[in-house]
Amino acid sequence: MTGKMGSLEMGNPEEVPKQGFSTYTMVLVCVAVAAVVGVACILGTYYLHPAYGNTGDNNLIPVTTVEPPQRDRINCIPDVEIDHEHICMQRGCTWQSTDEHGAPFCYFPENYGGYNVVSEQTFGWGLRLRMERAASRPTFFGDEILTLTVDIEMQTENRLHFKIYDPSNSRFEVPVEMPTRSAEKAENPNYDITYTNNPFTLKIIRKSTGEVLWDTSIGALIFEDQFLTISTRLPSKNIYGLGESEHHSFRHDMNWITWGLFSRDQPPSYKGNLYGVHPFYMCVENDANAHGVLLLNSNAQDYTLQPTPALTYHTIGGVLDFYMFLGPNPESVVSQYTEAIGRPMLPPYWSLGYQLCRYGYGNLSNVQEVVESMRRYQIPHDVQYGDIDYMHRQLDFTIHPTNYVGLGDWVDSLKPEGTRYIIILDPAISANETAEYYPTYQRGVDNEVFIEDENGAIQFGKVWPDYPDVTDIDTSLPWEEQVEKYRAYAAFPDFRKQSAQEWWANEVSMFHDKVAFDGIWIDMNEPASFVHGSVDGCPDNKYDNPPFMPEIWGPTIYDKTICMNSVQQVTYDMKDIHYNMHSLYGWSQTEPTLQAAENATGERSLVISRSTFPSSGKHTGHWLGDNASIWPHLYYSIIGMLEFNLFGIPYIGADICGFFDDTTEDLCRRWHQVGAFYPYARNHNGLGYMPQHPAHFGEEFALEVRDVLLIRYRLLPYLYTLFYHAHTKGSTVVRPMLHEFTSDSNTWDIDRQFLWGPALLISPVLEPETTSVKAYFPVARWYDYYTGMELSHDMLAVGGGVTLDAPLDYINLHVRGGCIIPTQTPDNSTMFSRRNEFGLIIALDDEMEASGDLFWDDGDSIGTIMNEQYYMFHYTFSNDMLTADIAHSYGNLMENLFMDHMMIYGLMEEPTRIVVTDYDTVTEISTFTFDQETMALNVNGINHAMDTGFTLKIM
Ligand code: MIG
Repeated sequence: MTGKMGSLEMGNPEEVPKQGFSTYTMVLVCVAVAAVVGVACILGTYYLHPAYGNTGDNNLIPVTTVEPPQRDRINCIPDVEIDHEHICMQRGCTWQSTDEHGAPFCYFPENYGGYNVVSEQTFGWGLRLRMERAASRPTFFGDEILTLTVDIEMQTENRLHFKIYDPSNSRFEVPVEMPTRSAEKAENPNYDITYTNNPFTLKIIRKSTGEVLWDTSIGALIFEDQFLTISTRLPSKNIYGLGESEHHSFRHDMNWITWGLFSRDQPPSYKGNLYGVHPFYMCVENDANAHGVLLLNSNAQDYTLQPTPALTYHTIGGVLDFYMFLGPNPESVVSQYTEAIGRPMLPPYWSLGYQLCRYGYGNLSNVQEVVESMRRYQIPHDVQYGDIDYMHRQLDFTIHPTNYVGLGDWVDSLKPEGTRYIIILDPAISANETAEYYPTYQRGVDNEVFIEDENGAIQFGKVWPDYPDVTDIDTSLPWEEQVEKYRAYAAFPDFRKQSAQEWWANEVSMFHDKVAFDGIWIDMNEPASFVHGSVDGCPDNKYDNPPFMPEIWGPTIYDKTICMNSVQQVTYDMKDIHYNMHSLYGWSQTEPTLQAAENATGERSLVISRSTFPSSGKHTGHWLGDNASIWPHLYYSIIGMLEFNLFGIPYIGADICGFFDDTTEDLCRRWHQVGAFYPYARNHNGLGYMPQHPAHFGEEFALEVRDVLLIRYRLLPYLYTLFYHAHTKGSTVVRPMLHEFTSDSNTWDIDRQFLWGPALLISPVLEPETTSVKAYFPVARWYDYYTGMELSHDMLAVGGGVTLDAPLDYINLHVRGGCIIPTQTPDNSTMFSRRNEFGLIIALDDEMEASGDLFWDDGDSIGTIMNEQYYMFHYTFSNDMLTADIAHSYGNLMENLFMDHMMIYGLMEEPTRIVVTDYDTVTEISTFTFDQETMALNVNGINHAMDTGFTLKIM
């Protein structure tokens, strides 16, 4: 429905709302029916703003969409919890009750608009509009920006950038490097852009289908210094992404929900704004095309989804800076998104192994015992962690003098066994120690690395540890009082300062001389503080007390963090307030930390950051934070993992077995089954909870965990290859089924199953005491991973999914026909598994064909792709022949590595001969078996050197 379908013209809609009116006119409301001639009138009367009905009785009939349907209402008083009629009136909005649960009483009348276009200019790169604020618009919170510029850059065929900003005063803009405007616009873009002048509204249309992807003719455009809002209609209700939040379904609930975004030390909780900020969504249109939209804005914000379907943004600073990616499919949307923000890093190979952590091992011998138990049961173990208890009194760059004596030597002794070590570092640096004892702080002061308050003094919050002289802690006191009494002052490095980056790198490198860690886990970088604002609170100012608070948690905006008016470096010659930089703090710490780690280790390293922002994936992975040992959090971890793949941070996982609370054996077993398929597979536990490392539950459990981890290790060459594609092309690593079977709308809300790349489907059990799982299989040939048995077509024909057996120690895995998965014989760590034989799982499609690839480098050097120090293998199967092509080679990287075995699934009959040909050498392979029941062929003993291509022919 559009606003002008009938004979009633609305006059000058931009002048309609007046302040302070209180009378209404009753009219008969008619609703235009799309694609039907004329309008349908709804019985009954509705109250309307006088300006809509005051053109005289004769003009009233037939009336068009004077009144938006209730589900189209955009809330005009997002700042007031309860209904507040007079504020509504003051804002020139409509007040009317509703019978749609969740719809606002107070909403913008149609064509409320906000700004009128006064001039337009075309440039090589696109279009520039100048707009003026409609004079009659009431103020919301003050400091209205009277003139705005809209730049619409047609950057590429599939990428559109549109930015609404204040041309006369430069406002804060996010310092993430984005594609710059080129002189030429895209020649043949896949989108059309239309707009209206009075008021300004923008439409973005997918050319090929006519689908309207964006349409801001709903709600209002308001641009005040500390309140910016814009709304758009959405082409469908299939919206994914936008975080970081604990979502209870991957596809968004569109039923009037508002989500806040602002970095916060907030364990996953429904509706809470969590650690990172990702204002990016993907939308699957009803015809299965897909597009994505980024709002590049770091200020405290929220967004509302409603059933129209429509989306409303509110942010309290910066500019309205949007990027749209036209796809047209989910994978290309993510690829175009990461092309713009930066591709995810290639993690070191060892970081794909299993990792073990807990908060509060207590001392080194406890850690050693746990590691020993991993050896005893031969459970793969690539990484051991040190949480803050390895430190002396939780001070960065120190070692606990009694509990962790000998840490450095022990870490050295782990390496030949194939286990690496990652340390935690918190950003906050304690300020109450003596300079001799804790020179890190003093060096920071000397180099002016810390964030300062508005007067140029170091801003102090409180994190760890206690004051140096505190010996007795009265834990019966309320937390706030304990913090006040015992906790020391802490300063926050400003990682955007060159001096801070150098200081940090130096501290990291000096500490590496003591403990040769391999990666760095950066926590508490929202940044988190145990006091609100500084140790003295925050001065009264408009940033610490903004007139509008988005739906973020906490009574103040500086809750659990530093003051909003503290000062930070943005670029080398520009400073700005924390108010704008807050959600970028973790982002700003990430690249310097990776550089510091690689500088210290001399190898490709790994950073795991709790707080992230668009483009963080270039330098870091992420874990989903302090989840709890409860079944729903196992399920939500899949949603979080899928979302971070959309956000360009595919190195993602949740704490296996849960962080808070005691886990249970059943949960921890199932969690390991899911966790074995997290790209980032770490078992991590909170302080004081019962142990949950694999050996804790006894031998049977330990061996079950070992078995599922061995599956992971067997598949690591495939996982690593997926990371190569993510890094080079921006594809996802873990992906929802809808990315591969977009045209099957049954997949659009599936979030209890997920895929590794295109080929491997994981269908875990997510409920207690359950030994079956309902799984959906889109049209394809699917093979049981363990046996190669094809799922029968009869089974697949059953609509709504198949119920599969899932004994307690078993996870359902299926391989998709058409795919070839590279494998390697697993081992206790990647150091050993990387030396083992390779294999292939070849799953045939209906054409009896399949393809796949393998990326291989040394796994821990920096820049192997840029320096071309890698192998790339392409595998194709057709006409009963597997061809192994080497698309890229490098030196003797593959020396002593062999292709040993292949499983071929989906053959029609038993082969009689198998022949391998390498140039002119022909070898007959006699070591194969064929299972008549599963029709799976298992070829062994191929023993072909990896560094030459070959064919394998089945006859
Ligand atoms: O206040 O370092 O999310 O993984 O174990 C807790 C201790 C601080 C929070 C992290 C968690 C970590 C814990 N940290």
